[in-house]
Amino acid sequence: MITMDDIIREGHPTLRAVAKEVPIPPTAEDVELGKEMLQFLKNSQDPEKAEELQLRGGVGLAAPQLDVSKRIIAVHVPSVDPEKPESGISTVMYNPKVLSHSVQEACLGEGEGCLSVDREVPGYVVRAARITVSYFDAEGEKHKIRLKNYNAIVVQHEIDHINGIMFYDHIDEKNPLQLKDGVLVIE
Ligand code: FHF
Ligand code: ZN
Repeated sequence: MITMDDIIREGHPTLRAVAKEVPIPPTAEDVELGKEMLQFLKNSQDPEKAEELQLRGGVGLAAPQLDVSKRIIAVHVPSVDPEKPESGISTVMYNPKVLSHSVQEACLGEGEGCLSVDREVPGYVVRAARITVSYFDAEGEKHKIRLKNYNAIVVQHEIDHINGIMFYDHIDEKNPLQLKDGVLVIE
């Protein structure tokens, strides 16, 4: 079981490395790792398990955060509206790739945080509002999906991790809370 002790923190060189692609279909070991990553996110969002295991709530996790430099990410964003299951996303992606992105930009109104960053970093993290992503699943099947708004932001944060990029790299250090016109603010 993955706990907070397994997560490396900023300053660790693995967080700045470009992670390696994994073989497709994924090996049994990589399938197991993906399952564990998704389970961590579920546990972290379960108030009882989070309290018991002292987990910080997370919606995404990338293998490099576990000091595993492989292109594997997990995302678990429960749908808020039962009428719209596509408003959430819960999956493990092997070798995910952003194929295209919108010109329209978006950011979270609250800014972003990271399980590998134990401090508040104020500032807007401007990303693409919509992305088309390809990835392979645990069975080696290829998928191509379009994501928007919050789901798109989370997946971009995770894909950044496998490229050695941290969320605060995107913050304008001179004017962290100044937004250009036209950026969609997700509340
Ligand atoms: C999080 N937590 O998941 C943040 C951090 C935008 O690489 O967003 O570092 F638990 C992955 C509902 C709403 C339930 C929000 C991507 C953020 C990715 C994890 N928590 C939440 C929730 C949250 C990071 N990460 C603040 C820990
Ligand atoms: Zn992160």
